[in-house]
Amino acid sequence: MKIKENNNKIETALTKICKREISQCSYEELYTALLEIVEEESKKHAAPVKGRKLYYISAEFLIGKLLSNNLINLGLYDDVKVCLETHGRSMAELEETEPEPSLGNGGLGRLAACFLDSLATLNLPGDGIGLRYHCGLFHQKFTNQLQRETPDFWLGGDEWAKRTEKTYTVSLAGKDYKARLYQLAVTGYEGRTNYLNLFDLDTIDDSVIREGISFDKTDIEKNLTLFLYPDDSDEAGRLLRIYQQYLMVSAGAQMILEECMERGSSLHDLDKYAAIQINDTHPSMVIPELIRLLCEKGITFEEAAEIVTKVCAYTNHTILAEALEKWPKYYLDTVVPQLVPIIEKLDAMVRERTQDGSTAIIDDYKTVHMAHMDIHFTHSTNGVAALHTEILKNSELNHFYRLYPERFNNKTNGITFRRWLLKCNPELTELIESLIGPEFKKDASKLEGLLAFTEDEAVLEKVAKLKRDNKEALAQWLFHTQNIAVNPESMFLIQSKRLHEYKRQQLNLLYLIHQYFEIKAGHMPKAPITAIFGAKAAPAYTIAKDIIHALLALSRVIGDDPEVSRWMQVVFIENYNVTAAEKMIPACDLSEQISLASKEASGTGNMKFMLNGALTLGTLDGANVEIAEAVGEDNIYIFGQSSSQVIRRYSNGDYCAREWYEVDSNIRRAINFLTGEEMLSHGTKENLERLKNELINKDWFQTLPDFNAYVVRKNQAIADYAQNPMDWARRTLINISKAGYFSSDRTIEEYNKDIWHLGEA
Ligand code: 26Q
Repeated sequence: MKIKENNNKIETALTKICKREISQCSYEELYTALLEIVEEESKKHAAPVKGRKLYYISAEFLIGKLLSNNLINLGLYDDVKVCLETHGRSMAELEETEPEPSLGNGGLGRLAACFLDSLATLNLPGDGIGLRYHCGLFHQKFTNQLQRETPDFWLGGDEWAKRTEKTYTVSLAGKDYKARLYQLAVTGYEGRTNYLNLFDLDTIDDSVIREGISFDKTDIEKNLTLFLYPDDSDEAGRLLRIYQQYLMVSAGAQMILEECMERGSSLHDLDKYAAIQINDTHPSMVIPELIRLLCEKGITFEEAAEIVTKVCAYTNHTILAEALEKWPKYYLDTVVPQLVPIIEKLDAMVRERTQDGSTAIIDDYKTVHMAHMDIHFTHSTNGVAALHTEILKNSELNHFYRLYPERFNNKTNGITFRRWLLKCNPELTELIESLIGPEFKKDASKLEGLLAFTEDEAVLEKVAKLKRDNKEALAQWLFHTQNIAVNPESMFLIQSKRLHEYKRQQLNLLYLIHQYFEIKAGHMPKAPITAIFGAKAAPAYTIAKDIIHALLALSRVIGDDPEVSRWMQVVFIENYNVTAAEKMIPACDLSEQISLASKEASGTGNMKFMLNGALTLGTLDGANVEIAEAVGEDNIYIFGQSSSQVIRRYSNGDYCAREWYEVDSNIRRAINFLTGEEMLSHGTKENLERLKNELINKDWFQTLPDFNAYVVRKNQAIADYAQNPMDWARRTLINISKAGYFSSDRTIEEYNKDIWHLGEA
């Protein structure tokens, strides 16, 4: 009865907005109309804030398409779907008309998006603050097996982020700019509506873009919010990053103070009104900026520093030294001279607190360490998985940990089940609901109820059948969007994440070459395999691009060889993004999480694959460690050096890749193949030789010592999959049932309990 009623309501609303019959409307019209309906509906769930409100500041929000997600969260999805189908229209086709927002690049940005969903779902007052990039992250194209970057003009006519009349003045290099606020409603699942606040300049002009994604980096007025992470291989690019960051934090800080004062704050009591989470070092300048603004309003420097410390908290997402931002002080002198005396005073305060020069904000070379400022002037520093936090405490940030042991804490990452189960895998969601009821949608720990069915053959068969259907759906999508044909009867092994040497797509590459030789020698894998990759490489990251090139060339080599392609296929998906991930993850049999132990802070793809019934092949790194603990060693494939072995190898400085290459004939054979005639017939010598030399002479992320263990474990997984499908299904069900801990609802509850205390006065 209810469905029918709502259905009619939706039908009436749609017809009214479109001014004609649903069957006569274009998908664009229907999309625009639904956008309006969602907007109206989400406004009803906006609620006044009492007590402390969170501001999550981040350079990235990788939010994905919003229509279906918002409809699900508002409880309208089924009604809209039925209504469209009644009129011969399809939800899937409608979804294709929506462009994916290009506001993020990887795990950190997707985490921010999952957090916004969980905050709203848990009825917690928490907004995001970021930038409205016009092109955001580049669009990836493959030509001649090489990655090419083109601008992603994702902003169209109808957008989720609404222009407001609010502007804030921001001074950049001594000149005033007007930062305009755009607001995007974030709907919670049966929860409240919060907002993602995005800042932009009215003067941005995409005609400054030249070839590919190059542009005049100095024309700030026109280029400031064009791209996310603009190429910073030259000084103009690095200065531009500072311009961007300051626009975001200055406008954000002004907005926060304005809101808090409107709600009654005297600013002396700011911590009763606001909690600010600094997502990695990109928003770190919010600290001196808030101090500057508080001082302007008559608060003393010392008190302002105390207030800011109480309000702000910092999340670290990496232990890679090169990703911890540090800037030559003269960059700041150029772009934000108003902050420099403040940062200098903070540095002086730190030098009073400790003799340990290694924790200084400004070092002897006049370099400003943003992470150091974060740790000294926030009340909380957290890592994003248990192992990561331990490594921060015991090695990377040990000097800080000794100064402030009480500030360090762990918050293991999580993912929103609304997008990564309900939205991307409705059939599995339905099966789970039929077995354990709907409570798991709001309380993910309820998934453990599935453990009662691990010996139930009928259920296991359904689980296996769903996976097979999702593989078929991915195969169709690949064919339809990328003209790639894959065999859904084969085992799908997926590695999708940013391309980075520490994530070791090159280890997977060496395995595939090894398999190629094995098949040639008549040693077939136990099941035909399809290795699927999705990854973008940073435009200036040469070796990462060479790894993409090698995988694309290998894909061709194998495709040309019927003897091998019957058993193995390599597929590299173009322009990997949230939309692609939503298709790939439900279709995965084996999830590849093979980073060099100690280097992946957490990983969140690992959680998404597990939740969708893939088994993990992984190193004991990041959150893999906690996944392994949750599912038990029989239900995961772990291999490789431990993080402590790796850390020891680095500190001894005695790793020599060439020795491994010389001693191990399989490794040598696989590496030499990179520049053999088969690869050169599809690839470019320069790129392949560079990669080969890198692996033999450097291999900074220690691929070679893990090679043999990886081959053995992976082949074991393939054999298990082939030889005992029911047992495989049983183990996937165990993985699903243990995924509850990795819900971002749990993560957000922990942040709230330990750090934010939202809603409390
Ligand atoms: C730094 C300096 C100069 C230019 C760019 C950057 C930069 C840009 C992006 C540094 C880091 C990033 C993004 C990092 C990131 O996505 N980290 C991932 O965060 C996830 C969420 O916590 C973790 O799960 C992943 O392990 C971590 O890699």
